[in-house]
Amino acid sequence: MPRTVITFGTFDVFHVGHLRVLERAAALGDRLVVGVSADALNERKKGRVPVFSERERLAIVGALKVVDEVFVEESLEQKRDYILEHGADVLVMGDDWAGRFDELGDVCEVVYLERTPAISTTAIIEHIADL
Ligand code: C2G
Repeated sequence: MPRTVITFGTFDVFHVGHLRVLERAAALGDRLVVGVSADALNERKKGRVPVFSERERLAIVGALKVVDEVFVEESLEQKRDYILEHGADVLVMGDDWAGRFDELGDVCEVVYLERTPAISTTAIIEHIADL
């Protein structure tokens, strides 16, 4: 049976930290499925609309060679449903979420990966704004 890995994120202003986490997630199994968070979810949770729309972010993440499938993550609370729907064996999250999804350990393995230091969408936006 192929081992399916699932991960989630906004992936706005796609950068090398995003690429690295997806590469490391893909290496944990045979198939990588990515939930790209909806524009409405970002607005609700972070109080800001992403620079790139969910359609654009889905297209970018879905075009990567390490990614097999993308879908829109409508709500943070639906992770259990998404895991079951996609038959995921492993949930990968960045360690900024460490401990947050441990209760899903009854349906799949839960792995938190270290974030790539010194890069973030917010820092890139601020850098460009200062140019
Ligand atoms: N990431 C990373 N290193 C960075 C920046 C981000 O490894 N320097 C990882 C994050 O840990 C995450 C992924 O890249 O695994 C996507 O990051 P974000 O777009 O910031 O995702 P976020 O908005 O935290 O996800 O269910 C989660 C939601 O979709 C929100």
